[in-house]
Amino acid sequence: MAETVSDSTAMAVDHAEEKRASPAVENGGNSVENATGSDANGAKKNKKKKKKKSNNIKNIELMFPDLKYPEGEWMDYHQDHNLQRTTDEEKRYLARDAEHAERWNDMRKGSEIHRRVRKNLQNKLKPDMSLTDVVNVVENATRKFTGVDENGDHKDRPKSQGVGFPTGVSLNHCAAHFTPNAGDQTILRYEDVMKVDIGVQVNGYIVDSAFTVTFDDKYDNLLTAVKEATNTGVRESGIDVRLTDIGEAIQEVMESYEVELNGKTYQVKPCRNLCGHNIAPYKIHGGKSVPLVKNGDQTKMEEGEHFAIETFGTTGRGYVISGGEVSHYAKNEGSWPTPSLSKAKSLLKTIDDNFGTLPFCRRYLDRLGEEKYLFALNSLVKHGIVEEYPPLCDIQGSYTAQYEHTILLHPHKKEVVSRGDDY
Ligand SMILES: [Co+2]
Repeated sequence: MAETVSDSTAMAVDHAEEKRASPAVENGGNSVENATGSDANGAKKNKKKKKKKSNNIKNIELMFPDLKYPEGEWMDYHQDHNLQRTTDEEKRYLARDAEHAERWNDMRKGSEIHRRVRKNLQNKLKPDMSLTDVVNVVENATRKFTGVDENGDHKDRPKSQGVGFPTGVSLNHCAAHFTPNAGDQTILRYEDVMKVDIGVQVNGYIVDSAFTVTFDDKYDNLLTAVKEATNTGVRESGIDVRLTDIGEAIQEVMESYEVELNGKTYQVKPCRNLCGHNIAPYKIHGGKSVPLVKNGDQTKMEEGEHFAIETFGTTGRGYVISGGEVSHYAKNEGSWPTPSLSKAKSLLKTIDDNFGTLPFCRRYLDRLGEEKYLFALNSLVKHGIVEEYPPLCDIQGSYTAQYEHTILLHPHKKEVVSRGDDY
């Protein structure tokens, strides 16, 4: 999920092109192409694989009997202040890290579920699917992997694990915070650029990771720009690193790309009022913002923090505004007076019991059996108890792309916990 900044103090920076990172990783759309490959053997193999995959959607605990989940990608801190460390220091780092072993394992469980959920989706995606079907594929798989099935496991502890936030399926000029409400008829088309933003939470620890899906290869440079920008943000992140410096590096890489669409060349721009963010238990936006541009923020990342590094690139103006029907909401932290409206009071209880401060959408209220709740929900928003997060869009006719990873700042190294072989 993206975070917005109300006012941008961003200044354009113009620097020499930075040396590009590791070879490009594949985008989410590629597996779709593979699955429809013309090679007969390949098609057969894929079919077999697909079948195996969907049979494998079950409580992930059954697949990891020791309940220890795979580690993510380890990366040395770019600015390695620890290069000269002694064996004793190394031991102290590891001891400090071990204090959070359960938390790291929860994050790794959420990440393993995330990788499987998105792989399953990538195998199923094709043009003419409805966006409602897309989000159902994601959310039903997430619920099964976390042990929440139709029979309502975790009924006694509904917030213990499951969907971390509404699945974003924002199209084209819309960058973030779109998920269908009931009755939405939107269809994914061949020419669309779809940002798939998926959240999985385990004991309130949220894995927040997103990719972009296209069927038409004319958008490839846009996707590569954003993927490289996000990987740059990941590479620059570290303990004691200033947030503005990460933004500056992201911007430099993003703006070094051009994309040609329908005979016109666009320099890829970062969406300057969207940000990455740190994540707190049950709170998707923990208070620190990782800008996509140099913004002067001297705040530093700290040991033990957990960040969503996300970047958005666009062929538009590089500034999003809210618009369209709201689907995303989250309860604000704090204690609130009991709403006087009885429907608002009961709705707030449903929210408290099932989400706490985790983001939710109208579809999640529908499936809990809530009906005709819009007036009550709007009243909670009006009183500041619940925050609404409307869709965020650049100008009509533009195209936006997003990539996002969740990283853990261990004392000795960082872990790109959501990394997969797809992105
Ligand atoms: Co996010």
